[in-house]
Amino acid sequence: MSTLKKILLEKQIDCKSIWFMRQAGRYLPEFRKIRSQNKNFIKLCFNSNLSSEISLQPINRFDLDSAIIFSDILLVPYVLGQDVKFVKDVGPIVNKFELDKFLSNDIEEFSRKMDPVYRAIEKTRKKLNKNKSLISFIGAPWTLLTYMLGKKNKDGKKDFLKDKKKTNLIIKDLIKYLCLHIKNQINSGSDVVQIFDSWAGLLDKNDLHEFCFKPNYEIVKFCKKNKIPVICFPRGIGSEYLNFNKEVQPDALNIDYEIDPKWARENLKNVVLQGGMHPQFLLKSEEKIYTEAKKYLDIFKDVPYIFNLGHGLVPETNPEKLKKLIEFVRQY
Ligand code: 1CP
Repeated sequence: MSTLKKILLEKQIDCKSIWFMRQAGRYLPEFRKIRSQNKNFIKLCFNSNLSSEISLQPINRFDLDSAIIFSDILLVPYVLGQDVKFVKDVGPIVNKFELDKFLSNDIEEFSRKMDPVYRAIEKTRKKLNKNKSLISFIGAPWTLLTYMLGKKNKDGKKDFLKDKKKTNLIIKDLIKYLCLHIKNQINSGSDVVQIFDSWAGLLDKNDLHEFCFKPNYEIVKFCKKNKIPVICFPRGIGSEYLNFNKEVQPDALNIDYEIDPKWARENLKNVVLQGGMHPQFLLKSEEKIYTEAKKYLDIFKDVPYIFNLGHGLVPETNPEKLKKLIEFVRQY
């Protein structure tokens, strides 16, 4: 069993597990080389050979326990009929949402169009050491909606919170495809799932239950029924992590960098904790990086804990510093 699964399933505390969100990405020169030759990001995600190669790049360089498949949360809306473009220095731009078109999708077509992602998982699993996990992921419904409906800001989002009936109809359908996507990824060889609710922090407290906790719960319930270890990341919800944990009950929770790790250690019970350290620390001196890493390792020393960050690695990260951080955590 991988060390990640030993921690997630057996709650072991005497082994270390390290991986990083966005470990397969822009801070690596070998990724940037492939990216510069592949201007269309969606096409790159659907290139099984390259996607597998990119997933393995950080594994070849560093002493990590898990690979995460190179893909994107926005492939789901893309496959469901909304064109997505990734514009340099701007980010993803998603075409106008059409409800009728969205509701006319079907699950066989979805699986067929997503097939290159599943082939990439198969290829990666074959090349990955047996003691390492292969993590697959999805975006949580709320986070996907913020892109699909183009309202990724505090004021804009009010539009789709006004018509909650419609929003819930879309969420219900999305959950169906997301669970299918999880199942397909697991059947292709991944063994752990992470659910990214990166924009949960945009929701008001009153809306958190309906649009964050409830959809995450439905998906976690599906994972548990299918014995799939699941990590949730409801970024930016502050002390609401407490209610999230109570309602959703995932195997693990990734804490973001705004969460006080001591508070998390004392209040988030019956769940494995992951991450927390601010990714910007990796841009500081080695000494500062180690001091911060030590803080997390000390606080979580007698509970099951997975070393990671409080959000993804930033593109400016120096791979050599990351390597040293990994060595520090291994030796500590
Ligand atoms: O070269 C480029 O321009 C592409 C940069 C890039 C990369 C490397 C994007 C565009 N996506 C990815 C890969 C990716 N996306 C992974 C790969 C595996 C790994 O972690 O190494 C993962 C897990 C994601 C997930 C993802 N995509 C999230 C959730 C995690 C998070 O960072 O909060 C989100 C919100 C996205 C949307 C997205 N895709 C890409 C960008 C730049 C963004 C975010 C833009 C925004 O802030 O709105």
